[in-house]
Amino acid sequence: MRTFASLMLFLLPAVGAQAQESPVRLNQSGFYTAGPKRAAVTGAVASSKFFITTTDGKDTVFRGILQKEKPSQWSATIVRMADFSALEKKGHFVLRVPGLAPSFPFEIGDAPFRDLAAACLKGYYFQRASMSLEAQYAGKWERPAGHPDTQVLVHASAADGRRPGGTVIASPGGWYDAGDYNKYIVNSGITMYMLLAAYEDFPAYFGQFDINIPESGNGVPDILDEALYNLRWMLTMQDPADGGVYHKCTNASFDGMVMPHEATKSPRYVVQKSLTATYDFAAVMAMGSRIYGKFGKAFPGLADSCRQAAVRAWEWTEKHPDNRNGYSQKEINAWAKPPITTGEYGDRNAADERNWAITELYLTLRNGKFESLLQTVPDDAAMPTWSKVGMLGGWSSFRLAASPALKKQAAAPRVKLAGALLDNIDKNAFGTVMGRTAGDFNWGGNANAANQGVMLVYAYLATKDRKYLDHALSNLDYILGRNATGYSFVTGFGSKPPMHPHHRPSIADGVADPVPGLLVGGPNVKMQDSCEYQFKEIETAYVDHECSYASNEIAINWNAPLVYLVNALEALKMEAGYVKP
Ligand code: G3I
Ligand code: 9MR
Repeated sequence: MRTFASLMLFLLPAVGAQAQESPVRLNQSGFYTAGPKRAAVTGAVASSKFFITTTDGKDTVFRGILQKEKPSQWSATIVRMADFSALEKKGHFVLRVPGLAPSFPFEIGDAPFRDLAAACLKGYYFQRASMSLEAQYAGKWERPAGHPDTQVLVHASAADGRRPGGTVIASPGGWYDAGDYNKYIVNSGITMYMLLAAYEDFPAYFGQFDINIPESGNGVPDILDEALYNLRWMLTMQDPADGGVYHKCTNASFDGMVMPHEATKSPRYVVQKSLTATYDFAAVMAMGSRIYGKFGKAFPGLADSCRQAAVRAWEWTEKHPDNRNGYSQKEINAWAKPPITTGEYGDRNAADERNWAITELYLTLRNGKFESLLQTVPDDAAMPTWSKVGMLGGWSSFRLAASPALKKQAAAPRVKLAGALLDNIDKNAFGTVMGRTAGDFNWGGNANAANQGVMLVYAYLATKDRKYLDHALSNLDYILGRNATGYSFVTGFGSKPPMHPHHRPSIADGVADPVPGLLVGGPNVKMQDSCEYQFKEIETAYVDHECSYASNEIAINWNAPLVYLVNALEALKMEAGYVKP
């Protein structure tokens, strides 16, 4: 029902405001039919009323009152929240506040994130090295193969009596790490965990989940096919003579902004074996043995190969226990030539990687050695990042616990940490868990939002208390638009997605739209790239420019928790009551 006056109420300001972007910040992909639905109205408002209307403005389907004004902690932004959770009408709508430009359109429905759930996993296909991407799977982002990596040199930093510097080995396949064309074991660690854990937590869901990759339809879940592409590369990074694992496969320096097949800087190297890489490798291979062992027909011998690789890697760490074996690019460049100036993933504290490896080796081997070592593993309740992986084993222990009591015991530290994430949640003007502290907004900070979401999903799995899932969903709301920048931070998703990510194929392919499904790093107040930033506050220091690797790059360890979070929500939406049968 509308009157002439109410219609004019909407249309007049919108005409003047059309050129302006709306100050309404909301999940630009949408909301579950019966799930929480909130938007953040930023800046001054002339009215406390808000309306949800059809996109043409003709029908008003919800009327509400904005909540009280709150200053953001991390920028000069003033926010008033609009809660329209009671609206359960399916369709496409906008949020209107009299005097302001209407919000971006959004969907209310049973599967507003279905496309995103597939695309963020498909993003790994687009990161594949050593193979061409065909139009049948890659669409307009088809490209020739780059980096065969069949002739890779052992760098001086990795040389030993059996493989002297200059030895040629093959290390093909795997995923490019991020916007660059190098391949890093440490960053593969947490990334592979998230994808394999997603499968282990939701096998039935992923069994029906096709993302149109070359392996689709082979009787194996696509998520496992995609992860296997990187796992097989990882196996090539282990020295068969001693079980040690090279830290990365890399150029000596970063490539220019060219396509993979044009990136012919040579030679490529494998560099120094590191303790962190070898522990991460052991953990991933132990998981891989457990999981791919269920697909022995499709992958005969793979589970055994993974198990043996995991044990050999562990044996190397026992002979090289010194944390000084953590990778330090500065140190190796002091004596080994040529100097290596690509990404470091340096970490001289390998205790967390060791604990993760022990846990996964125990859960797969279930033998006395790792059972006794498991007694030395503390409850690690630190938010996971590429350099802090101690939490990952705890999630696996929870998942595979042999009894409800053991499950509860394994869950406890994680539920406690998830609970701590909710402390002072009301102080966050945008009503998200992301932004609880300024530290959330660092290099790759959007992965903090996704990892917090994963933590909250586990708390839900452990307690079935829906508040945890609601708060996990608030971080997806953050990533997809309810944030101070107004961006939906995933390429190809939302009305205002990144268009110029620091991602060499997206820059060099001549295709206007960037490769889809990739999560950019997000606001990073340190702005280490010295690019030009229009906004420089803690939660606004983001620029959608190819220059900005510190805020606008993509990375495999950032997409991985997003894959887990979005697909977990899709798998749990019915049980949680977000959608009704
Ligand atoms: O660990 C310290 C912490 O103790 C301190 O409180 C904090 C203060 O800001 O800094 C922390 O160190 C940060 C480190 O990441 C660990 O989180 C550094 O400031 C920060 O510069 C560093 O950024 C990393 C960046 O490489 C530079 O090394 C990112 O996490 C990492 O994602 C990024 O990874 C790059 C690869 O090297 C190359 N490929 C692209 C990829 C993504 O940009
Ligand atoms: O493209 C590189 C990106 O993947 C890294 O995260 C970043 C920091 O290590 O470095 C980028 O490469 C830049 C290099 O560091 C400096 N010269 C310009 C390169 C392209 O931006």
